[in-house]
Amino acid sequence: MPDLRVCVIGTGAMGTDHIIRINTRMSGAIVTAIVEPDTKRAAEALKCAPDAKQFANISDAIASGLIDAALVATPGTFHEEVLLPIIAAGLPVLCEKPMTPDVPSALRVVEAEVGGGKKIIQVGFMRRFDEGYIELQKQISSSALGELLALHCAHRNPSVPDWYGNEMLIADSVSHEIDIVRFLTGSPIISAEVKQLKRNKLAPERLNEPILVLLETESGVIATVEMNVSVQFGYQVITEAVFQKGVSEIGRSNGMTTWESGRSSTAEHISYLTRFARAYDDEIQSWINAAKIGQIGGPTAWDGYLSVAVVDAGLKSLKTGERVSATYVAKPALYN
Ligand code: ISE
Repeated sequence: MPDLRVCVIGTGAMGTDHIIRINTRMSGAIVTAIVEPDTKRAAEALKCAPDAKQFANISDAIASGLIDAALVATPGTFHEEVLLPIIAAGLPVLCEKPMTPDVPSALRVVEAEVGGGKKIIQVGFMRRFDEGYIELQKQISSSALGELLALHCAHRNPSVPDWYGNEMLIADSVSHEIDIVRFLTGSPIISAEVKQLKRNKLAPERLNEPILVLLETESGVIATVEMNVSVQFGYQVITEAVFQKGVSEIGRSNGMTTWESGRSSTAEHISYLTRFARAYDDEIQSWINAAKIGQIGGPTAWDGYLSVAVVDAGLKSLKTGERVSATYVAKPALYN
């Protein structure tokens, strides 16, 4: 089967990471096009994809006949305008999370996909491909330790870029836990409640964090999420599951431990790009394999919408500190 010819839209850190991944570590695909308005960024990206052609917009890339699939890695606010022409062309697409910034736009994307009658959008919730989360999900569904009672999640970033605003704590960062809690429990999230923890004075002034987010599932599990983007020391995503008969934890660093001068120290990640490198690889390879046979290989646009709906509740709670219920529209038959 010929290589899947991929167009990467948006070549910031994530888009460039995906270009390198596809061209050097994945099998069965090659980056043949990029869409990036920033000329400096585009030039950098093209160094990693020498065979690719640069286009001003996605419609031109589609019209060129040079692409079979698209990978959307622009900021979330641009996802809808990029996704709609891709859906209209019927091309398989991997769209980074969050699928869109709000519920109406998420529903428009879902509606467009449903109109085409086929699932073609895979949403980039790469944690579903992380070994630890997969193992934990199996343990939860096996009931080996009895019923799952609670989840404690810590999501810590050393720092965040200048364009990261306060609402991104929920929309960009906690959106991962919003998806993974449903993946782990198999139960929809019914509410979100945000509490401000004591503010870290090292956080940029525009950010009021760390925060504690409580996500409650229909099955009665409460997940606590410490969302912290100014921890300075490194990048850490840890999840502890409390069962009737035991406790499990995933995500501690498995980096090298060194004993020296009466101390031991273990290497820690400083970026999600390395912490989840393997998960990203497995996610993108799964997408490529599925796209080549006209399928998707991971979370759907419906999963994308469900997460945006909880983000919406979380954003409301971020303003008031009150518990806000998550509400959903009926699921289209395409996603059954
Ligand atoms: C970033 O966009 C990600 O997706 C990372 O996984 C997350 O840890 C980080 O907080 C987000 O800003």
